[in-house]
Amino acid sequence: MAVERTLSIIKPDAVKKNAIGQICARFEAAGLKIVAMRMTWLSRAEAEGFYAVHRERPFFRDLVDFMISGPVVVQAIEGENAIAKNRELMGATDPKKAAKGTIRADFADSIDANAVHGSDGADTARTEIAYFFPASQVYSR
Ligand code: IDP
Ligand code: MG
Repeated sequence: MAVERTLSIIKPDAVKKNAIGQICARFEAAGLKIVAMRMTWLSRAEAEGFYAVHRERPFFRDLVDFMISGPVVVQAIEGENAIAKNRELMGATDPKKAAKGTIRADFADSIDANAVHGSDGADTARTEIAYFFPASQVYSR
């Protein structure tokens, strides 16, 4: 298995719940390393750009409104099979369908306010990490 990097976002709902540390702890307990991290309040343009792939979806406007409703934590995480491992830790998009013990089952309230984002593949991971972090600010160790 290859060492991969993936982009994680702790969304405004989880930041408001004071769950940043608990979510980071799950990554670390699973053997993933946080190699870049920053708190930021996305502008509408930044959120629209990040979710550009969903531009035509009916929920796009609500998604962007939600993502700019408060500060978020953007982070790059690294480890063996990090992309799939993070998706497993996150659980299904709809927290009602998320497996027990996953981040979304434990911290998310709805499909809109679902606590975390995680890249869904190698190409998106690369693009999404570069969207927030220059290569010089990602610290493998
Ligand atoms: P993912 O975050 O699990 O990868 P995506 O399908 O990539 O899910 O959707 C991006 C985000 O858009 C979701 O995390 C969720 O916040 C929102 N979203 C997805 N589907 C719906 C929907 O049917 N209604 C409302 N919001 C949705
Ligand atoms: Mg997605």
